[in-house]
Amino acid sequence: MKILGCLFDLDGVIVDTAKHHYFAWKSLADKLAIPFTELENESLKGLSRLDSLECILRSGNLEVSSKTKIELMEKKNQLYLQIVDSLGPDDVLPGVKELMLELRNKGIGICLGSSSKNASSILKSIGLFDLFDGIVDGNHLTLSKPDPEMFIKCSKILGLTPSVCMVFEDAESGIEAALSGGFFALGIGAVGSLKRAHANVQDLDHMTLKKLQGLVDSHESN
Ligand code: B16
Ligand code: MG
Repeated sequence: MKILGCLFDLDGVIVDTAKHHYFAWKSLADKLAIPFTELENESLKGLSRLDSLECILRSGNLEVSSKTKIELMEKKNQLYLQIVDSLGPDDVLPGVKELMLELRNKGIGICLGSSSKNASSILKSIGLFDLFDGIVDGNHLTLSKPDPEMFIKCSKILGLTPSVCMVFEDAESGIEAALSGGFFALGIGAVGSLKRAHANVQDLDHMTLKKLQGLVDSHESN
């Protein structure tokens, strides 16, 4: 497969906001007296805000009304926004901007596929918004990862089939979404973690289109 499109997750791939989501959920869980660890947070990565809240409430055997869920989500988001408000261009993870510029120069389509409803404002704060050919985020979706809807929408925006697109993901839910949509799934994180991904790299520092194509080629020759 020759890579023609690259679909980027935001939190944990472009910017290290996963830790801020954890901090905000943890502070909410503490107020609700629900134990919540960093390990439990791993399984929430990539899930929508509502799906994440419902997982936390379930783990604490807590049932609340829809109105209360909305209030709790607002509280969590206010705290999250207070933290990410200070993000700027220096917070882009190493190698991401350089890779995106190379991809653009070489005519590769670039789309964002993030569950976050805050994605556009974060991209503007870190100065990457204009490098995307398309943006699909939590405001445009009915189904969240691991459903492939988000990445399918991205590939349609780029006018490409999933079979020529690579998905960059740090979450198991995102890898599953990429696999079930027929995309090449590149896991970003500790090598050996996202085991279901087609290939796995620690981060995108010094990543190039040639290296990405090499990962696809070596997967296909195995
Ligand atoms: P928000 P991604 C996801 O973003 C995060 O991984 C997940 O932890 C978060 O709950 C979700 O966005 C919703 O975010 O509350 O900002 O709408 O990894 O898909 O870029
Ligand atoms: Mg992510």
